Amino acid sequence: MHSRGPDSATAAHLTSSWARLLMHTLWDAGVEHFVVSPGSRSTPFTWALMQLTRQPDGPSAQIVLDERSAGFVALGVARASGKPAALLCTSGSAAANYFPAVVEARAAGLPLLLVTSDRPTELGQCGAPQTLDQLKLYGDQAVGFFELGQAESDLRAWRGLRRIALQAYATSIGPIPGPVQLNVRARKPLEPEPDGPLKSFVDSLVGPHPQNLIRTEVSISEVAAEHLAQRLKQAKRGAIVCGPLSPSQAAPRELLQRISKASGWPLWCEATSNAESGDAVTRFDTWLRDEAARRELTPDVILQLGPAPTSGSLLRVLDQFEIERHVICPFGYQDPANRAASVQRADLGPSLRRLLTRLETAPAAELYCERLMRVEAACGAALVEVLEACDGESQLSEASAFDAVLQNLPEAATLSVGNSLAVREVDWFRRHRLPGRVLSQRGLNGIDGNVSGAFGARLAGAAGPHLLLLGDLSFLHDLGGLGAALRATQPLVVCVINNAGGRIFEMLPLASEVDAAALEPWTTPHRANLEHAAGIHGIAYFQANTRSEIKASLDACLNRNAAAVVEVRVADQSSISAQRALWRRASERISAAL
Ligand SMILES: Cc1ncc(C[n+]2csc(CCOP(=O)(O)OP(=O)(O)O)c2C)c(N)n1
Repeated sequence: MHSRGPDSATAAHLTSSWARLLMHTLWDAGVEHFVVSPGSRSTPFTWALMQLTRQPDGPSAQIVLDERSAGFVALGVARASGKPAALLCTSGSAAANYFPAVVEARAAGLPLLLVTSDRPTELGQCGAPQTLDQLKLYGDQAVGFFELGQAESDLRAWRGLRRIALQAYATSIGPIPGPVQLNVRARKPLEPEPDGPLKSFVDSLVGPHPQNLIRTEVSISEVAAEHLAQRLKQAKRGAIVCGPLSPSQAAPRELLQRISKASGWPLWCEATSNAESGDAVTRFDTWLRDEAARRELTPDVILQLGPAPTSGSLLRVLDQFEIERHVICPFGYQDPANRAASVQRADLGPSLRRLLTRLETAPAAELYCERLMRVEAACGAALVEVLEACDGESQLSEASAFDAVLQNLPEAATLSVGNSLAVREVDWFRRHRLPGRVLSQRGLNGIDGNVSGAFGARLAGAAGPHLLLLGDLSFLHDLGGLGAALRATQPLVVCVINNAGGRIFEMLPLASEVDAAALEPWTTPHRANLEHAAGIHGIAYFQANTRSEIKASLDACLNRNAAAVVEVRVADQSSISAQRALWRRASERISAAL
């Protein structure tokens, strides 16, 4: 029992102890990783957190100067672990710098806890320095907002603090997972004085997290499962299409296999789906570009798991063809084609288990699957020809670079893929097995925060090396992330495919009408020195200009317990030329395979 309550404390004790209870409660709730950006107003909270990190099995705290980067580090933690990390910043524009990570977390259905330090209420809207109206700063992008206020001497406020912090954590997890803002205020003096008369009082309030606050799984209903099973049984050509999902959001592979076997429907998996297994269809983006294959192999019913895939050719098909499509995804309303037959927001594991018991193989499925596999093999063979042709060229092609990187990744690795071409090329140009886990930032397709996100995922992710594969502009967009990555204590390889700009824009219809110079407002070619970029933080740097140099630099980096940058210099327009060659050769081979 505590002997003295908050009414006996000085102002300094009050604030320090209030902060200690808050940080301890977030830890009790389940936060294992905190990402802190420096500032004065957050001092009591930062201090309390640092004390906690010294406890046995205490949480980890990463200090990341730039809040924009810090936000993505926290998001990476959530992506890799499925659990929220907590961010802590000072007042004012600092909190506004979290916004890119907030919108990505919302779009990707990932939990995030934003602890924004604020001045006491009496300093609001009066010109006090570094003071912004932080109430509901992230608007509708946050799935929850909690105002904690400043330390109070009334005991009821302390019970309220604990409840609010637990509730904020629970809200970030679900039922709509996403970012939650917890606005916390501190009145001066901010200097720590935690071990006064309130120590035992706070100790009496902390403890294990009440289990009833944890989100339970959401499944589609029995009725919905029955209805879906009936629709699926009537289909002649069905497909289970798996879009981009983090490992904790994806359905277990073994369950997907059983569903595929029971229904006779093939799994169509993008690299980012975390759903792929041995006999999955993976080259649909390639063969759907061929008219005959489209006509012959487009499914009549699709079960879409997760968000719509990245594949442009699949999106076009969904838009143009009459396909009955049923969507199940744990977050959002995932129907960009605006013509889904049903959309359900539910977790995949329990939903598919419900469905599984009701499925039967459609008689036509076997024949359909055989043809699909022949076409897949034809595209695989076309790719090998294209890669061989690329290898005969004088300068390394982007296609060969992707092939070489994937070839040299151990199965135990985690692969993060950047947006723009990288997330597409990993599907177009891969002939090697993917590593066990693939992370992507597909919520809003942003080229921001990729390096930071990979570092966050490295912090909370599986053992084994972690490689981030991204374009040069994406890399330059997140130089702040290199400052964070410097702290990596396990292998983190930032592999930059340097094609001197944003070469995805060479796929725009506009690109065929104008010359390269007129396209520069999009491609933004640059002469940035990436070695210097790595050097500013003292991160090891390797350059690779050939397949064998890629192998040598990955060998050198994948076992180093630190971050490294590998710059792979490729011929500027080699992606678009390899794409064209692939579509052409695939078409030639598809007609024989169909
Ligand atoms: C934050 C953000 N700003 C701008 C864009 C628009 N955008 C899409 S791709 C791209 C260029 C990416 O270039 P790079 O990373 O070098 O990849 P490449 O296209 O060469 O594969 C840009 C600017 C975006 N997706 N996200």
